[in-house]
Amino acid sequence: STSTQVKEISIIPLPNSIVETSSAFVLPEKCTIGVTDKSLIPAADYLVSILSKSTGYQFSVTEGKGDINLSLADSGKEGSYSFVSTKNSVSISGSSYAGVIYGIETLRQLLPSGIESKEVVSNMEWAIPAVEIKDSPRFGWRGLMLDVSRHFYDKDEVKELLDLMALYKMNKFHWHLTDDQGWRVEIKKYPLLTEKGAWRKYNSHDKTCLELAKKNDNTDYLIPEEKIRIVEGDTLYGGFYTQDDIKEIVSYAQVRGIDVIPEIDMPGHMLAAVSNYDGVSCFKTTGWGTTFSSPVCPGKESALEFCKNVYSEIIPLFPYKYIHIGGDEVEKTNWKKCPDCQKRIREKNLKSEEELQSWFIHEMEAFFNSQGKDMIGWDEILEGGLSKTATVMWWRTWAKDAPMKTTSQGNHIIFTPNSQFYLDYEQDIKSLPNIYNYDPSAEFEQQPELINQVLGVQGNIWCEWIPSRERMQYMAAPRMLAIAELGWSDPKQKDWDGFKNRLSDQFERLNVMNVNYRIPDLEGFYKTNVFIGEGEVKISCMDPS
Ligand code: NAG
Repeated sequence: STSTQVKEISIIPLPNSIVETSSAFVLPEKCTIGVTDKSLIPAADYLVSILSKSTGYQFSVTEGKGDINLSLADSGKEGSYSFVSTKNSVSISGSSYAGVIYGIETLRQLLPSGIESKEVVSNMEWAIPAVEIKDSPRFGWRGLMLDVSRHFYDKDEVKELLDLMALYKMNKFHWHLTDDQGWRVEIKKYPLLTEKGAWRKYNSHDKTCLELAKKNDNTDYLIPEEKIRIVEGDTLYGGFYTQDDIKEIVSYAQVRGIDVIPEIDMPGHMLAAVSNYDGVSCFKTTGWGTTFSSPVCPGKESALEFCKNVYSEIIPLFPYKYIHIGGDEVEKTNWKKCPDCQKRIREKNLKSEEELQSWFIHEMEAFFNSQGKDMIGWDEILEGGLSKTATVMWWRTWAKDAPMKTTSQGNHIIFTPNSQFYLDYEQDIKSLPNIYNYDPSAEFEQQPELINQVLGVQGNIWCEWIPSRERMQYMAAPRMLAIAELGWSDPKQKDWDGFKNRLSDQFERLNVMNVNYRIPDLEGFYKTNVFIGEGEVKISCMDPS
């Protein structure tokens, strides 16, 4: 095997331990993938889908021994896997289905970047070094949130993002499905939510985007034509997912080891709902309003029923533990004026509108629990009292006491502080190191053991000013790679320079995948077709010379 060229090992997120031995595994032209368990067949098929397009080789999946073997180990931390490659075979053993997927992603990154090509790359020897890798994630939650309300992303665009998440072993896709600017999921009981609520006139965000497109001569700020409709002379923007679309995405994610967490944001950010149905808001509204964060009315039974009916259709579509209620930024002016809200406050002995918000959240949480689900909410759900089982998603960096407050009550928390993890914010020289060097345990100096209540980290892609797939990818990558590594790798092995080097290798891969990532403003990075990083010429394997 001495003449076999192997790629330098360069994996994001950095595995816990890698031991290199001296030979190489070369993918055979007729390659068998062996599984020890029927439940791993979707993982094997997924592996075939990764390997077959670029190699053009023949693959078969079999129960029993193969050239590449997938198996389940009896023990190990959730998500852990071991990876052993020799001259003759590759063995991936995961503590769970997801662990096997992570081993597959490691195999993928050990192969030359050309493996990502959608067309056959000829005259290639597809080789990986012989290694032994032992690996497991630091946190169980390595998430990404996509806001499909402010601007809509269709099924293929969402799948592309899921592919990218899978490549970096991210495992929670938080789908922000509704907001003031658009309702994106079919609810059979309330058809107007999508018939009307999924289509809006151009708003101020769209106008800003148009201006940015002109000013920067950048078409990534333009709304794709297929998301525009002319109805009765009005230019409408939007789109939505049918329940079948949702099922399709959920199973696409499931194959890749990704859980999907839906969010129907309430009681605030409900303009798309309250403008289309009566009895949901405090006062009658006439069509699309203009107010920010139009809340539902927690004083009216009809509003509560509406919210529960919506979630009754949502819950069966997502076979996972968590439901995200939202709960952020509730504008409470109407609640102060609304007789029904004030009546509820009196009857339930609540002290304020804040407590009314938490009463509403607890009502919904009890409903989720009755359906066997646990609730996540933005950190505003801390105000007015947290129930025992709620998980807090901390976003307001300025609400500094949220991590201690949440965890010292015994509740779980997910970190998405906006100063580091908001991927809609512009990128500069600091944004990557700010994520990479972020230390979640620094929030718990007085009680270090509370770090155990942290489920993990997540990047949020809010899309007010992100109207296209290209712009979305540009904002997400490379920051999501830093989030993936922060969430996965052992903090003792943190190495910023090492990360930067590995990042440059990933850019080569992302080039092949046609991902519109952003070149960071860091020394050694600049845009070129043949990628050059850190002063060293890296010839893409797509262009051997
Ligand atoms: C917050 C809002 C969100 C908005 C984003 C923009 C949360 C939980 N709420 O104001 O609707 O899109 O910032 O960065 O983030």
